[in-house]
Amino acid sequence: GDAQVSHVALLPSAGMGHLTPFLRLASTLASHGCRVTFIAIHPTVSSAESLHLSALFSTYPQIHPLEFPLLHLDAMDAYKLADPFYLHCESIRRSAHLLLPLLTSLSPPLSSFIVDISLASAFIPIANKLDIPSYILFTSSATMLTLFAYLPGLIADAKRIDDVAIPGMQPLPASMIPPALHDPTNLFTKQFIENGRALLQAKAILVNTFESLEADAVAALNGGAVVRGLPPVVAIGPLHQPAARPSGSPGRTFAWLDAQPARSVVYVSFGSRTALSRAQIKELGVGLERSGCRFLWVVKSKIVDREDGEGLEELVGNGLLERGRGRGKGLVVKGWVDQNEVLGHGAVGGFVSHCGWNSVVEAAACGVRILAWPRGADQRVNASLVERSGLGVWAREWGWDGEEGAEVVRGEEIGQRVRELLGDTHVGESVARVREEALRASGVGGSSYEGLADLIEKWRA
Ligand code: BUP
Repeated sequence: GDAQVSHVALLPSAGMGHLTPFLRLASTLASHGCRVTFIAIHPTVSSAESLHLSALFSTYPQIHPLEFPLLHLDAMDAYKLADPFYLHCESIRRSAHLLLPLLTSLSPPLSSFIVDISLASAFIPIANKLDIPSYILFTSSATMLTLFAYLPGLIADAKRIDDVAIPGMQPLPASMIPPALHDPTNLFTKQFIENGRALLQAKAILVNTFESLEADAVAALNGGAVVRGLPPVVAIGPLHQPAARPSGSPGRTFAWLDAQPARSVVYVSFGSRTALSRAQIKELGVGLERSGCRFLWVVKSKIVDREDGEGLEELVGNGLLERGRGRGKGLVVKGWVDQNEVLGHGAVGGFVSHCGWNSVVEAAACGVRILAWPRGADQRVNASLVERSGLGVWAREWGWDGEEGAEVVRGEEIGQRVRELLGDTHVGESVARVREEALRASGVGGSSYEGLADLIEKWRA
């Protein structure tokens, strides 16, 4: 390319699961010499989001914040949704017209606009008005993208969806489909379908994955099998963390990890927006102790971090905390920990995970085996991929909260699966292979690296 600088605007959606890949993409683009305008939504739902935004802006002078205050919406209560992140996402969507004047005033003019999939149908028309090419960052797996792209055509008549046979893919049983999609009146379902249609309007769809992890999905999407006329799907992962992040994993976390033998610790976390029931928290504690393994457990009892004020003693019981401390076997913490750094620590060998997509990709890049315990949303689709790719095992018989007939999983069972996970030499070998492939893809000359470099080149022209 010539000396022209490409100017990229990024628009993430609500929640750390959505913000995280955007933070990573922003710092990656900045390191490739792009000028980045990062659209920062006010207010954020969680304090983790605002802390991460501040850290990004104070570290990268090439990344410019564009403050985007939202409409105040009174009518939102009409949606009886439990999840404040979906609600916030809907507020962002309804504020789309307010972004138009903000984008117009940017200089130099934008070469591309990259929007979160959950906002795509609301914001691509805005970028179109200004003749800015739109790109979508899909914040889950390419396998999940096949469902996203295929479903609008399938549920046009709004009936309950059954097992789904997506061309080029393994059949998807109804039990693996995000539960909300079974209700056509659900706000999430409506957004899902509208955004699924909006895929066709993007210049390309970016996914934080790598080709060898999801070769079948990438081939089915790009070969025209899933939907005809779909723009190119570009695997750009695993994306790397920004150089600076908020300080503040609970104090003892890394000192404790430093004192543990290599690959001996199982890390337990269910992501930023999944709260376990109190009964399940208790049983998980029992299970981790029964496993006999060392463990680092991040406890979360509320969906939004600002509300998560309950003490660990109340949640897991003093006995467990003291025994863990006493024998040095287990560390139980609350609050934000730098998960990617934990997974990259040599003492960590296993991960009990809900299979949020960021978590899966981080585990792949770090070579940490997963015991998949999906709790909702896209997580069963991701869990099945974890199993098929050799990245871990899936406790298929364990239900998710609120699901019909789902029971609290007993500690004894949890302990046994955790012990088996760390002892499984077969999985150990396949995980090491997945990690090598991940590193190769994101390194110079690798498929993900080159995929992103080609896009940047295009934006410069
Ligand atoms: Br909690 C937690 N530290 O303490 P997912 C999360 N994370 O670094 P989710 C931390 O947040 P969605 C913590 O490494 C990952 O990058 C974690 O995203 C990081 O799950 C991200 O794994 C969480 O995709 O989001 O939060 O459930 O529902 O969008 O999948």
